[in-house]
Amino acid sequence: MAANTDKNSTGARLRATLAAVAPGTELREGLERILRGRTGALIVLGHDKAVDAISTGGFEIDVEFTATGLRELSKMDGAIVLDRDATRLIRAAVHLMPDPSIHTEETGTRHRTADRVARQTGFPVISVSQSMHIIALYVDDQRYVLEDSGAILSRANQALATLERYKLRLDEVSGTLSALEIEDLVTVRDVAAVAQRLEMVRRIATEIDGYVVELGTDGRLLTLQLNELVAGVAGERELVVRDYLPPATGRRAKTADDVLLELDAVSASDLLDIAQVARALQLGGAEQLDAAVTPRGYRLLAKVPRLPGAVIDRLIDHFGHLQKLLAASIDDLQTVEGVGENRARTVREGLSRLAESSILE
Ligand code: 3AT
Ligand code: 3AT
Ligand code: MN
Repeated sequence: MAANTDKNSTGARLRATLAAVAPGTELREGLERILRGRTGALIVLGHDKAVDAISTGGFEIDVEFTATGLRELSKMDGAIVLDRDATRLIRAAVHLMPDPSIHTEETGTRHRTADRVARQTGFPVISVSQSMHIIALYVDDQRYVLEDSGAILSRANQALATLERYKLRLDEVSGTLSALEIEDLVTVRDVAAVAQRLEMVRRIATEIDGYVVELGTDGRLLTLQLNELVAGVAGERELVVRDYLPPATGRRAKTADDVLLELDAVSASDLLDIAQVARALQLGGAEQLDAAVTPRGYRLLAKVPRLPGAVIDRLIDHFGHLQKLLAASIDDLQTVEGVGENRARTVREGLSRLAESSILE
């Protein structure tokens, strides 16, 4: 595997490596044993010709990976080579000789070696520092020091409290949008407010997701709390975009996926500006905020129970926007392919129930 310093894939590889060393894994157990034993270690997470080429000395062992085995082998001088999934101990007491011209800002032979081997082979390298008593991961050109679960959990819980506040506000603006949609009184500002809150919730949830990966089994409760808070948020974000996507005109028309990517790309500070969010939604900037817009109905139809996505698509293709759907009789609804009398009734009653429950205060 060649060294790859592409930003995104480095992020993904770092995340995968964090998962591989998370609490609850046999590898982490081994690393903790090394720390407790007050020895150090240098561990290469992967084995191929490139690794062989820079390895000298040591012992070929190729035995099943165990935490205790890792700890015992780390008592010897030199590095330990594992396979990519940390299921086998391939070689121990290896002297690694990476290209000395590879840049590193680390000090100490162990950490300089770890950094260079990671950059040269593309495999993650783990160092356990005997003098500093820390575990560090080297992935491509990144160095990441593992923290204990307590510290990560306290940051995760702070983020979770923020997420809860954001979610409450999202539910408020989302409820308001539903009511305005039923009354046909929506402005760009109302749509942008919901998209803004959805995006804020999504971002903080992504941050918490990172903590979940790093916490491994110590993060189980966090996972449950996170999932409960963000259930449906990703779907809702797409539905809002599809509801208000300007009709395709010309070759440069944006698709819903384009708009979702634009929302992703709004900077943290621009996200606080409702006009910037409106712009990402392709609904114009500040001067357009009070302009009236009308939804197709994806988001509200998704709230009708037992209605398949394909049927929703056909209903919207047929009626064009939500107001027509709200005005449609059971007979009108049945003219759509795949909508029999029962389903027409489900839609009719579902929409009426939504209309009743979302009357504006
Ligand atoms: P540390 O975690 O390194 O403190 P350990 O349990 O891994 O301890 P070691 O393999 O480092 O133990 O062994 C340390 C010494 O203990 C080596 C040997 O002199 C003595 N020792 C260990 N087991 C036995 C045994 N069964 N009989 C006699 N001496 C033993
Ligand atoms: P500590 O923070 O003290 O653990 P260090 O970077 O100061 O690490 P040292 O020079 O004290 O490193 O070396 C500690 C051990 O690291 C010695 C050896 O077991 C291992 N080590 C250092 N360089 C290599 C290498 N090129 N290949 C294999 N093992 C190495
Ligand atoms: Mn040292």
